[in-house]
Amino acid sequence: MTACLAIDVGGTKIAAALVTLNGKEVQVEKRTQIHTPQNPSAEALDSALTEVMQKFAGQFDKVSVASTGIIQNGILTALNPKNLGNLAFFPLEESVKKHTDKPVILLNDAQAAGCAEYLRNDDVDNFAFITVSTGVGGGIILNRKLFTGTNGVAGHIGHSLADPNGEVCGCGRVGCVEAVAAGRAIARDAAKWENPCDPPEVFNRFRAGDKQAAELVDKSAKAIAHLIADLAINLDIQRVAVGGSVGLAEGYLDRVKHFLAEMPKIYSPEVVNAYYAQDAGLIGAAWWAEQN
Ligand code: ADP
Ligand code: BMX
Ligand code: ZN
Repeated sequence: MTACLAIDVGGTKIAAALVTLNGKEVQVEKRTQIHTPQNPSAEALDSALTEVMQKFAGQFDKVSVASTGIIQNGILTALNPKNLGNLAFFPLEESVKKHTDKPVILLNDAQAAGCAEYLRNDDVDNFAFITVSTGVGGGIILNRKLFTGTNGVAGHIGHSLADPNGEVCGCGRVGCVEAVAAGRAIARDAAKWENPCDPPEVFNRFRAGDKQAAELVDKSAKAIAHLIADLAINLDIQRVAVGGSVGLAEGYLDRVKHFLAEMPKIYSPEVVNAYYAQDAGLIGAAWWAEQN
């Protein structure tokens, strides 16, 4: 048995599957998904992970968790605790190890997804993955290697500046990309409308030609376009893959490309949708476990 139990902990959902890799051949089996607890108790997240681990008991020979938050020395520290039901700190490795004596590997969710997407984009040396989901996360590949930084912080590009006069981000900084562009930011803005709705409905209205919805989608897409331009000019990123439920929503990437096209060409790397879509974090987690 060589299956890896891959778990992807996001701010909205926890996905899990048995992932087998054979070179670039990828198999994702028995995928399952539950809601991420929206409260600050470590017990709630611990119980959710228990539920997932029990479902797959006896079916894997290692566990790899790709999780939202800064992942360092087995600990999850939320840069933006609001994305995790106000949970700021969680002993992730300890929580998983309670249920298995097999090896446990951890990585940030967007860093993991970046590794998976790079399997499909390794004709370039410098590559980035951006998730536009509950938050905005990133996985940066420099000189063909995932760059995590000394403290695992590298790639937290959702907390780059979008607007110095913008909203206060859950991380405490004012005007982060995440506070402008993420699913939660879209939800916050659309909740204030005369006819309020959630992000999937914002996108339905946008696709139906609603002006208010189109402006909100564009506010997000423009911030992501500028983030991509910053990556190109800071790091010589040659291609960017965009994922997450907002990033993958039909029509979104075209708006990002529209705003990039307004900039000088040097700011505009190739931009594609994430090939592995909702499975990128799971596949990247399994790949990382194989490499480490
Ligand atoms: P996670 O952050 O847990 O990885 P997702 O990638 O699914 O999860 O992102 C969740 C965010 O995406 C939420 O803010 C949600 O409202 C939004 N969202 C979910 N489905 C859609 C959709 N079809 N279109 C646009 N936004 C969506
Ligand atoms: C936040 C941050 C990142 C994460 C990104 C996307 C927290 C809890 N998370 O910027 O670590 O990669 O969100 O996360 O501070 P997702 O939940 O949207 O997938
Ligand atoms: Zn921030």
